[in-house]
Amino acid sequence: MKKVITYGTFDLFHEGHRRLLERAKALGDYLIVGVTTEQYDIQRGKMNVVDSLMRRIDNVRSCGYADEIIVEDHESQKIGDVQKFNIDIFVVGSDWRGTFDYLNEYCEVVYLERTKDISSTELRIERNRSIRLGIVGSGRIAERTMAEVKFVSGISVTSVFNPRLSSAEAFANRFELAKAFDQYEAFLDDIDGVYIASPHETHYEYARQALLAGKHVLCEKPMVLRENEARELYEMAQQTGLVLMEAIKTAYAPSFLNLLAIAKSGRIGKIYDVEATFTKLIPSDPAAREYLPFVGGSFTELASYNLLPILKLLGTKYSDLRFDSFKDNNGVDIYTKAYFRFEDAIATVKTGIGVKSEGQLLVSGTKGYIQVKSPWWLTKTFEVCYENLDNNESFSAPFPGYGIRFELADFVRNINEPARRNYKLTAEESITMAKVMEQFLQNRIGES
Ligand code: C2G
Repeated sequence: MKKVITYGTFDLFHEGHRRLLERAKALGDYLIVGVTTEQYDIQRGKMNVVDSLMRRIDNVRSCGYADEIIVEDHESQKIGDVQKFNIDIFVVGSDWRGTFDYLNEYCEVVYLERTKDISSTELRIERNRSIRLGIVGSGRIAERTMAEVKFVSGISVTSVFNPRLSSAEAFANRFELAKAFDQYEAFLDDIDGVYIASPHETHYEYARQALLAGKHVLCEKPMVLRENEARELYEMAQQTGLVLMEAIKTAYAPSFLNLLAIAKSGRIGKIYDVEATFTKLIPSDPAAREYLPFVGGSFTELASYNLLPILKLLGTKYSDLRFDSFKDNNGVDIYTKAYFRFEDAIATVKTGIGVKSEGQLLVSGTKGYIQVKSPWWLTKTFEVCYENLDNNESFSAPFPGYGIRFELADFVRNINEPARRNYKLTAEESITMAKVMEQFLQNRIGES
């Protein structure tokens, strides 16, 4: 008798799950299905799981392919199960290709092609509706989003848009997406939301058209480079009841949220200074996005992260803002320092693509300071330090993978629960970021 095993969360049971189990069963005579516990899903960084373990087990059982159902509750269980149950074939969807090759030592490992579009299913009922996400752009961020989206329940990427069809098609093939488009309107037609991961200057138009078409928008940072554009987009979203979020991943990450809570609790006293640095050396190349005249440079590329703790901790009402930059021959800043003055606090942003510095965040108060060492924007651990070193404290929380799953999870929750929307980065903060970008770019034009 040939024994097959597969594992999964099987949340909001859908056609993709059913087809996976059907094909897994067909590979042998006896199918064992491992369903993950809530605890294990939290541990492996899976977010937004809706159904209880009992309900997920019931759904797997009622589809009729499983001969036996077991519970998966820890990382190293798979090897043990394969040995214990004398398994011949381990099966999982192709979104995990490569991950479970280590089991080859114990049994055959088969990756079955994932179901590309789970929306057209007779099992689809309103409660089980998975958000169909389309990705705009097919570069590095889009790739990272694909790696992260499988960790968020209730959303799946169904299509990609790129004005160059060949790029869109290559991306769709690589990530097994149902559709690739070079026509934006057609792309918007059969999705619920977009993730805009295209070059900065294209964000506004793509976001505007998506909102006009009634689609939710998650937009890479900097969302836009002009205050009035940001204001217009947020007004459109509000009037139409759509979700619009700027994708600054740090804003949604547990450890950074913890840091904000501690800073605001008064633990380090009154905050007088926030200093945030992000540098990333990028080789000078006039064709590279980061070196494009006008929209390129270190500030537009990196400052969104640094602005986040400043606006979160000191508010959006700064009274003065000045910039100092070093520029290349095309007027593109390779290093910038921005000085903020608030009524009773100051802040500094440092960004560099041609100058390297320690990428730390330092929040100074009357009783102590908070320090996050480089790379602070991927906050995992931070220290709260006092005059008396013996009192210093350390805090940490996970920042799994690329960290994009947190913003995706919030996007899903905000779409699904309109009455309880919670924007970790508010419209006002995001609009202020666009205002700062605009001031920076105007300043740069004024100087050159
Ligand atoms: N799947 C699929 N097509 C989809 C969605 C999911 O074929 N459109 C497959 C997945 O690849 C997986 C199974 O359905 O094989 C269950 O998917 P999930 O419930 O999302 O579980 P997952 O997080 O993939 O668990 O130990 C757990 C496993 O490692 C995988």
